[in-house]
Amino acid sequence: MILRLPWRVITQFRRSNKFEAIRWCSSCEQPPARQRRPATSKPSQPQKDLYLDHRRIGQEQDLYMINELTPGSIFFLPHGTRIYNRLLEFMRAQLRGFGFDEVVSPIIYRKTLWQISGHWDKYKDDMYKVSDRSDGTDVGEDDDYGLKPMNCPGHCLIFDSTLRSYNDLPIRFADFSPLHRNEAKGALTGLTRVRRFHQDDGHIFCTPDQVEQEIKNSLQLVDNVYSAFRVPSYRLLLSTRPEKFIGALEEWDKAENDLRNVLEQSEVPWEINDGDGAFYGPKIDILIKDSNGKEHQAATIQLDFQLPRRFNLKYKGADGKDDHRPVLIHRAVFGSVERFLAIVIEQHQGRWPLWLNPRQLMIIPISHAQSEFAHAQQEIISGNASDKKKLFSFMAEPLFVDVDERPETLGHRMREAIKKGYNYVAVVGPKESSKNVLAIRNLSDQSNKTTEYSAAEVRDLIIGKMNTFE
Ligand code: SSA
Ligand code: ZN
Repeated sequence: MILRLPWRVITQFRRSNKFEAIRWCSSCEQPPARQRRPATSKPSQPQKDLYLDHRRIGQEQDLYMINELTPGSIFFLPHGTRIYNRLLEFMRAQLRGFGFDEVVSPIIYRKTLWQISGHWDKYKDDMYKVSDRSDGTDVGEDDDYGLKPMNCPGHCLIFDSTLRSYNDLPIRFADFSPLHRNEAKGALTGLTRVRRFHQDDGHIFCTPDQVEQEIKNSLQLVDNVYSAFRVPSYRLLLSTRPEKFIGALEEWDKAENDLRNVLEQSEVPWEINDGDGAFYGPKIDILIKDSNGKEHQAATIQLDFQLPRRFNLKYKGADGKDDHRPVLIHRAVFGSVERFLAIVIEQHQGRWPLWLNPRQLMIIPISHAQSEFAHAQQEIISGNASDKKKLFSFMAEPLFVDVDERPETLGHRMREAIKKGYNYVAVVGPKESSKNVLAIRNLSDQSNKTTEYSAAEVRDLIIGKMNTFE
């Protein structure tokens, strides 16, 4: 159903400029009163009294907005989208290394699917319903649909679409689909608890013998990713059978024991979180402590014997029989891109490491005479060649380079670039343009030193540094 607002309401919003004013929805906790920001561009350990919440930083850096017309759903603005896409590019590279195949799956499914999966019975309150066109053309059809809160049932349909053999397993599907959960309005908070979000989701279909290795790999992947993001510490919780559950008690005991065994072998400390498992299986939840000491549930690894049975999933075993039941492991490493981004924003306090920064280099021409030269350098460094008659190469790593040619003093433009969090600034004057170089200053280096590079060298320098994730 399309929500049609009377035009009067829309124009009232416009007149009162409410579209601007309600970037923070009324149910969100308001960002804290403005606090002084650290003056340097160096990422530093934030002191408690200067700590900025991700909502404040998100607003100051124009990363995202929320509108009351769709509470709990994020609009990523252009600079926020740059970071969002970097997170996905990064994760896709890791997933390829761990043998995942990405799929793109539907968002709405008939009620029947949710009845098979058990969501209709145990998870209905968290789901949005969608109606089909009720004009009688599909007589007898099940025309109640649900917007997906999880990808797993869809992945079970893919698994079940063809005959699988033990040789094919493990099959690992990755999916970055949007998910919707009808979270209580009062619980919505910035990017950490939202109604529409994107997990870096993965479902592994494997034989019972492969479970242990797959869970170990998942823990390894979590560790690799959290090290790249310099997550200061995380802890593991074994969440056991909840009140609302599907399946037999002995299956739950086995699944909980399997997870416990892997945890006992791992070197990371873990604890039990009684009764907090998913309705279909126990899970290892991974909690990250942010720089302010607050914990967030990010990654999760869940062991599930139920959905494979409910969807009657089978594979052909080495014995030639085709009635073997696969085991399903659900796992997400960021958890959701939204929640992980909130943690990363707060961790860096808005001072982005080069590889994540949506503002990597600012070129400042001293006068209008260097404008053309500045833009030519921008094109080379950013990888966005200007010849529109040619195809743009998808292999070219896009770098985020801006030119500030406003008629402001050099000092003013330099200060603004520092404030906005650029990693590098290049001032170009007559000397640089005649030598065909840029005088590059690294803003995290306090010495104010500049070094001359050609545009191609700057591009190589930035790409080289990005690959170190520093
Ligand atoms: N089906 C499994 C994954 O295959 C699943 O959905 N697990 S889950 O319900 O535990 O969600 C996984 C992760 O998504 C959580 O650990 C959390 O990081 C993130 N997440 C869950 N709900 C929200 C929400 N409302 N807002 C933001 N992130 C969320
Ligand atoms: Zn799942």
